[in-house]
Amino acid sequence: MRPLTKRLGDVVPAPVSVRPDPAATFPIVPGTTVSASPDAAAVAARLATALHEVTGHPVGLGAGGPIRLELDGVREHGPEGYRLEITGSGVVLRALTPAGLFWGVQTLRQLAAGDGVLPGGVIEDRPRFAYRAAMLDLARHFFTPAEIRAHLDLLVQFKINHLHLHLTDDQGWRLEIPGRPRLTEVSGGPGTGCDGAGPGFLTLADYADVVAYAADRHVTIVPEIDMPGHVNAAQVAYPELTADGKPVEPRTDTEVGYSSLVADRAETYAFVEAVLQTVAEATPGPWLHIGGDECLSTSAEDYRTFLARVLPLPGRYGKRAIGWHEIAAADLPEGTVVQYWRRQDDDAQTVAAAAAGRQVIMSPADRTYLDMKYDESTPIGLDWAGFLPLRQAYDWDPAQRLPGVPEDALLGVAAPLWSETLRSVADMQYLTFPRLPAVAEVAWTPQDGRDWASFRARVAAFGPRWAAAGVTYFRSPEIDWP
Ligand code: TNX
Repeated sequence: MRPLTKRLGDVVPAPVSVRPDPAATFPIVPGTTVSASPDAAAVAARLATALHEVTGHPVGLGAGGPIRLELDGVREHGPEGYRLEITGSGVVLRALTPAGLFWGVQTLRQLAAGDGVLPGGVIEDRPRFAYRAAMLDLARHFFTPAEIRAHLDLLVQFKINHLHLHLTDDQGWRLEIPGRPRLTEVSGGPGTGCDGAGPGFLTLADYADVVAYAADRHVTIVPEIDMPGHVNAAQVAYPELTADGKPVEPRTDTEVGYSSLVADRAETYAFVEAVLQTVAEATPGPWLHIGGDECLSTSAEDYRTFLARVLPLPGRYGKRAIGWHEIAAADLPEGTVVQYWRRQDDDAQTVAAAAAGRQVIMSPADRTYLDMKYDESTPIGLDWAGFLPLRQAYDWDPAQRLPGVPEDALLGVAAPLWSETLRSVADMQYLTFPRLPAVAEVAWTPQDGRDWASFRARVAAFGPRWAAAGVTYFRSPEIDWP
């Protein structure tokens, strides 16, 4: 049954604390205004736009407006937390930082959706994890800056605060590197498949636009340059990067593990340093993801040699390195982060890295890989990690996933979308929604505040909203969509 009225707790991800006041509601009507202290004006403008979008009513900014944003939250809300109070006479949203206000704005947006009537009461909220990410694979299928921005607008509604861009792989190189123009001139071509689909690349100006657009929405871009494997596109452009120096053919198939940079050659490191320096200079955020996955044609010794040279580089440019969990085979400089992706529930090297104080991002494929099919009838997607229905993306605890990698070793949770089978924005949205909201709640809400039955009911409300916005979500049979 569909509830007749919205309740204060009808929010995804579920807030930490919800105290409804059933006697109070605050209706947003045409001309309702939002007011803010000067330091909160930018977020207030976002709120006005969001309320206009979801209610259809014109909502503007105005001194003394009944919806008030204040940058004076209490310490216990933390850098991204907020307190939201809704009474019959108005709304007060408080946070320590603009980011905290922005996540509170997302809560308000969801509560206002539809009839614009805000349920009364108090929400106090803050994230479980600091790193709550979605990953987009631009290498196997390129998405344009406009498409990336539109995707980001959908992600932030679920309080995702990092967008990891997988920029390079065997099939394509998607970021302009000025000193190495052939990377994008030659290898910015088709992604996977034989139909020529998915060509393109980001110029540095495009990349700067995406970074700035994300920053305006309190999202940090995490650029990934995958190495020493997954480098066929780089080797097509620059044959001096191959073992025998001979040219290799472009590839559009989906095989992995066949390409590798050469560990004991100066050209390799000249290339890697030039690329990482460019990416670091173009990236204001603290992270450089260096890949490191599936190096099946790199010997164990070469892999360690390579990482010993490369893992310290991000630090030289003022960044911290992230790598897929295979990097835990190497000595990890302090501050390096390990991203766990396998479906297995043990990994001695990741556990040892955590024991040595390295932080871990959880992306187990059987829970977070948005490119897995939902079930046998899903027309796109892969299934090497099994099917990934919605409940499976929701019903797990990142702190229990790898015994030996407890809560305090976790930096956060990330949901990758690999794009071998994607051909359009519709495909991207179909695999992302509703599973991304499930993973977002895993990353935001404390474990004891989560419950499948509750999530199932709350996520249902997004069906009509996504439909109205033209978002091609998957109508999972696990949900009673209205
Ligand atoms: C494994 S998981 C990969 C990617 C593929 C993906 C497809 C990981 C770090 N590497 O190269 O695109 O599977 O699901």
